[in-house]
Amino acid sequence: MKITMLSMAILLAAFVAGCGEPADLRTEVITAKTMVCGSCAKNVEKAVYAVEGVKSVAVDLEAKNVTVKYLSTNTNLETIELAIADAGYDANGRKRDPAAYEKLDACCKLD
Ligand SMILES: [Cu+2]
Repeated sequence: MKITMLSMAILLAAFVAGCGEPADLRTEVITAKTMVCGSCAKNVEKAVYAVEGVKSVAVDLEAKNVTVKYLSTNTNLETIELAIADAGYDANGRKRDPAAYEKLDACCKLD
């Protein structure tokens, strides 16, 4: 009976550990200073969610950053930065794509 209880406890512990976040889940906070409004937030969210392996995207317009959770076996920070830049926004040190910026709504332009 003692052995059964012990093995049950081990099984339960293994089960709980297995239910945690995947080992390759990474969280990065990307600075995107050129976001100005809610449309920008939606544009960036859409662009980042389109990257395979991205699990969650949270835009903070006041802090001007984007918190991204992604699987490092599927993608990487550089790819996510590129997706944001291709949507028309600066991402960390990466400059926005000028053509994409030109296509943004007027409310999303900086001046
Ligand atoms: Cu905007």
